This record gives sequence, C-alpha cells and structure tokens, in this order.
Amino acid sequence: MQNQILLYNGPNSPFGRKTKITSLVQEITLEEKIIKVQEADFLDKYNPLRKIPTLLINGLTIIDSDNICFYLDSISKKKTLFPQNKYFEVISMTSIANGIMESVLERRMEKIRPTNEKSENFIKKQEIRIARTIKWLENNWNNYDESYLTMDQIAVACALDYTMFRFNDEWRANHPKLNKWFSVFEKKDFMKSTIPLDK
Ligand SMILES: N[C@@H](CCC(=O)N[C@@H](CS)C(=O)NCC(=O)O)C(=O)O
Repeated sequence: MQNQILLYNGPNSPFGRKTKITSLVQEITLEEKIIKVQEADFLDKYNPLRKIPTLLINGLTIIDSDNICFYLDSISKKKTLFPQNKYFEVISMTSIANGIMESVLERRMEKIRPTNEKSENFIKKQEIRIARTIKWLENNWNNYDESYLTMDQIAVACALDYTMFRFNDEWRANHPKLNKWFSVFEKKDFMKSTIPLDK
C-alpha cells in the first residue's frame, strides 16, 4: 500500500512552491493542504517552528523545503533532480536561491510592520542582498542544462518569481541573460500551475 503523503503549504510560499513543483515533476501523488501558517496551532506538534512547507508521511514528519524535496526525489522513479556529477553545484545554487527567498520574505515582513516598529536599515539591507545576489546570478547562472531539469533551476525560478511577487520586477530589465532564461522557464506547466496566489 502506498504511503499517504500530506503537504502543508501556503498560498504563496516560495519554499512551498519548490516542494509542490518537485512533487509534480517527480510524479509523486500527495494531498496538499493550503493553510494560514500564523493560525496553524495544530502544526506545532509536528513542526515546533510552525513553518510551511511541512510534510507528513504516516508517522514521519519532514521539515524544511530542501529536506522535503530530497525525500520526494528519493521515492520517485523519475530521473533525479540532484544528479551525482553536479550534486554540490546543484545544492549550493539552491541555497543561493533560498537566500533570495528569505531576504524577500524578511523584507516583506518588515515592510508590513507598524511604522514605529519597522527598521528602514533592515529593509535596505535585505534589498541590497537581493540585488547583489540577482546580479551574481546574472554572471554565474550559466551551468544549467536545458535538457536536464535539476533542483537549482526550480529554486532559482521560484526565487525570481517571488522577488517579482513581493518586491519588484526591475531585475528583468537589468539582467538580460537571467531574463532570457526565466522567460522560457516560466512557461513550463509546473510554473504556470503554481503561481503564487495573492492572499
Ligand atoms: N527554511 C525553510 C523556510 C520556510 C519558511 O520560512 N516558511 C514561511 C512561509 S514562506 C513560514 O512558514 N513562515 C511562518 C512564520 O514565520 O511564522 C524552508 O525552506 O522550508
């Protein structure tokens, strides 16, 4: 009997999107529950960090999007998203994409704080990190293979799309190589079916 896999996800989490896309491309059937994480007290008993994505498989809980993607990849019959010959390049580039997502999220959370609580310095620091990392990608994102989908491609695309969703799309005009790559990648079915919902 196949294990029941349950993914707790949010309507627009870039980390959650990585895991959903991994399930789609690796053809892993799972049940996805979109929750409001801030109100999800029930999640604490599985994940005391109360973060999404969180994956439950019978008695097992998997925490953190990277671990969830590893798990889904490991039980798939499809070609791995983490090929051995590029393993460390793929996981490091994925971490860079995760860092953009974190900064965009942190910036957004700070932006929506009450005026007397927010730090413009903190917001600026995140914006500088986002801009520096996207510029770095423009110069260094050139080792992908268009004929072989790897985890870093999914993560970079989710990070760039989340930047546009929560910050701005200025990177597209200023980074022609990245924009050219993304313009093709964003048309893939798994990208179109997982666009962040404005909630
Ligand atoms: N490193 C984690 C980050 C997950 C994360 O930050 N999720 C956000 C939503 S995008 C969250 O659950 N935030 C809830 C909160 O901080 O209260 C991962 O990759 O899964």
